[in-house]
Amino acid sequence: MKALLTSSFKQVAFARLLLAVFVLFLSLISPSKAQVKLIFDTDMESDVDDVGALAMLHGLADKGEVEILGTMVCSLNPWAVPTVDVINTYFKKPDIPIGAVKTFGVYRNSKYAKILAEEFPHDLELGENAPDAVAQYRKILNGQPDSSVVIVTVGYLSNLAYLLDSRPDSNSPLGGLELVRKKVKHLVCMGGRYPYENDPGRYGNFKPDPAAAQQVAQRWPTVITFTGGGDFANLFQAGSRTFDLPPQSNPVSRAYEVFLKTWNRKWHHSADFIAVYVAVRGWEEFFVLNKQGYNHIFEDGTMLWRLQPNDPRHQYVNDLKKGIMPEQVAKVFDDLMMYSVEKK
Ligand SMILES: [Ca+2]
Repeated sequence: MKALLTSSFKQVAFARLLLAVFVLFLSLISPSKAQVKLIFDTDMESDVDDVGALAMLHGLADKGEVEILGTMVCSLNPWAVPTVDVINTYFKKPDIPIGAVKTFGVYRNSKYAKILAEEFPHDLELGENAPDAVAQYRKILNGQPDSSVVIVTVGYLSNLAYLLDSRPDSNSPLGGLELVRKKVKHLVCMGGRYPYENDPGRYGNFKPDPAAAQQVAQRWPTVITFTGGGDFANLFQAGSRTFDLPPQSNPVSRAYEVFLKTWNRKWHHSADFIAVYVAVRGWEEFFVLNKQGYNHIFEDGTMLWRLQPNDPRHQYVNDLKKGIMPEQVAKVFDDLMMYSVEKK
């Protein structure tokens, strides 16, 4: 009897071992999506979609899909840095590194940045006192595995151009171009209109610092996915749910209230949301990717997508996949942007 019990115990133990090996095997072959390691670069002043896009990024982080390695500011508006700090602090990540452009840069006014900085908790003071974005980029990139970092820029390209030109320092023995080539996987860049709208001069993140935009388009050593604004970004109206909450209760609602007064579809677009979404979840779910051609940026910051010659680094997203409705995409943006706001 004892021998029988021992033998059945051994069989059970063996079956358990087999099951454990099988589960381990399944976990190894099933594609569990790796967390995206991401640096966000924003102007955080003129338009309010930067607030929505950063809120959405925090929603994605709280769902475990992305690790926010840094939040960089490419505007000289001194209230932009404290506003980013306000938002990171509100989403319980007050210590995400923040850097700001230090030398030549763009200054644009903001309706909401000073108000947010005055009304909500944070510890970084005006932009002049923030760390240098280039040093922050270099430090963060140096500490990450090779080809692992996704950068998304929803502002001017000043910081990224300075990064390319940066010299070896205590943060990394590599020059900027080599450091980016080694550590960056992908750049997603919101700016321009694709393939080309009739008046290329009217809009865009390229115009305020056109030399930086040209530098990055020409020299950046990884794939760049450009995402368009204009008519495309106007398709997706995210942000209405910020008006369901009292503006004093959170900085996202407050920024939208200051900027839009009331919810008015005509006055809002989601250009920066598109870029952040593509950076974290990819283009495949909703969008069409166009790979043929290159982004020709002129000296005045206007641009033209040219079909020849092909540049394998340049691609753009500016169309919805067949069967995808804009409202469906806007709802996903809204859900993500409010994910952590409404939980509080
Ligand atoms: Ca922006």
